[in-house]
Parts: sequence; structure tokens; C-alpha cells
Amino acid sequence: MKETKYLVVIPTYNERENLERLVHELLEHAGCRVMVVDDQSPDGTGALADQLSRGNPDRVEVIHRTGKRGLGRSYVDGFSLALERDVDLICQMDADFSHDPKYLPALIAAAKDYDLVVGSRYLNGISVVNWPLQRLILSTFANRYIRAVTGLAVHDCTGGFRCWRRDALRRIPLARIVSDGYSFMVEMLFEAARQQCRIGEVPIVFVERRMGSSKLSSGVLAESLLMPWRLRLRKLLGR
Ligand SMILES: Nc1nc2c(ncn2[C@@H]2O[C@H](COP(=O)(O)OP(=O)(O)OP(=O)(O)O)[C@@H](O)[C@H]2O)c(=O)[nH]1
Ligand SMILES: [Mg+2]
Repeated sequence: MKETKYLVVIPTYNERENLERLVHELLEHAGCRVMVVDDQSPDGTGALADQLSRGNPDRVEVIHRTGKRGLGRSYVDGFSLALERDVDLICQMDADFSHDPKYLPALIAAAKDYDLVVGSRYLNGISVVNWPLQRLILSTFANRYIRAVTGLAVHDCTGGFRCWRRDALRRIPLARIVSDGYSFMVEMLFEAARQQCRIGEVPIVFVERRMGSSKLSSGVLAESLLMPWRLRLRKLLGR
């Protein structure tokens, strides 16, 4: 059988302590290629990524973004380029080991039956390790809120460990995506649902980062409260 070719897009901002090991673990998976999208990390993550790419030019590439930084923007740029690559599937994940590469085969396998597969923390109860209680409450509340406002039927709407079939990702109007942070994840899911993509979930255990620091900001949180309403309105207006 033909080997599935897939590209994992990883946005990075100050992930020097995590990136090298992550890329090595990913490259152990046959058919896997990596695209690091770095936002001029002050800690030199971009230079490290270049070094990793020089060591494995056929399987590791690096996008150095300039201008305003942001997770959503990084994904939009990364995905646009990823769609030009010769791969069957395009995956996305965080660089901080909250998303364990060991789940990739499950995501890839599920992409046989679904257009978009979400690695879900909330499929069998809650599978999150090392989060303070308030963060857990925030995340579970946020997911219920998003489902109620948007009508999405996905358990984990904010998680960023996903696998897209290339033709499904191509149908998403990337140039029109407006959000950053967690709501980027919600907006992409919403647009996928609007494009009639079949969305599946596979369970993952999410582990809070051990190295490096979080980039979660209050602006990102505020955006995620408003975005579900914006999306609902967008659909109502047929935009
Ligand atoms: N390119 C780029 N990557 C970013 C930016 N902000 C965050 N990231 C990356 O996006 C991923 C998720 O960011 P995190 O800081 O882990 O955010 P989080 O998972 O919500 O926060 P923690 O739970 O504290 O880890 C990581 O790989 C980050 O390096 C950004 O502005 N630009
Ligand atoms: Mg994280």
C-alpha cells in the first residue's frame, strides 16, 4: 500500500527548549514532514529550526515570518504554503509537547474516514495533565459555550492538534480567517463545518508544557468570548 505523506505545521514562538526533540520524534514517523513557522522568536528558535532543516532538507522546512506575530496568522501562512506541497494530509500541533507525536498515527488513520480529525481532550471525560483547576474550568466552560453559540458538535473546539485532508483544507477560505489564539481553532472548525467537512475526533491526553513559557494573553481570551457570536452572525448573513 502507498505510504501516506503528511506535513506537520508547527508555529513557534520561543520554543528553543522543545523544538529539537520534537522534530526528531516527528521524523521517526515514516511519511512525516515538518514545517516550522517561526515568528522571529527572540530566543533563537528560528535559527535552531534552520539548523534542523539543514540536517534534513527534504523533510524539514522553516518559514520565518516578519511583521505582526500571531498564532492564527502563522497558521494561515503555513497552511497556504503547505497546500502547495506534495502531501496527502496536513497536520497541525503545538511545539511544547502538550501534543504528543505518538498520537499522530491515530489522527492519520482516522483521516481515512474524516476530512478533519481533531485530537480531543474531552472525549472520554477530561484528559488533561497538570492544569490548574481554574484553567480546566475555563477550558471546559469555553467549549460548552462555543458549542452552544456556534452549533458545532465537536467536544474539543479549541484544541490545536489536528489533521486535515488536503482537499478539505483547500476548501477553507484562509484569506478570510480573522482570528488569532484559541478562536483561530474555533473559526477553522466552523468554516470546515460550513464546507460540509466530515469532522472526527480521536482521544488524546494533553499534557501541560514543561519547558518554555505560555503565550496565553487576556486579549486572546477576550477574542474567544466574542468570536462564537461573530461566527454565528457570519453564517446568518451568509458571508
Ligand atoms: N509562530 C507563532 N507561534 C506562536 C505564537 N504564539 C504561540 N505560538 C506557538 O503556538 C503553540 C501554542 O502556544 P502556547 O504558548 O503553548 O499556548 P498554550 O498552549 O495556549 O499555552 P500553555 O498551555 O501555557 O502552553 C506553541 O507552539 C507556541 O510556540 C505566535 O505569535 N507566533
Ligand atoms: Mg501550550
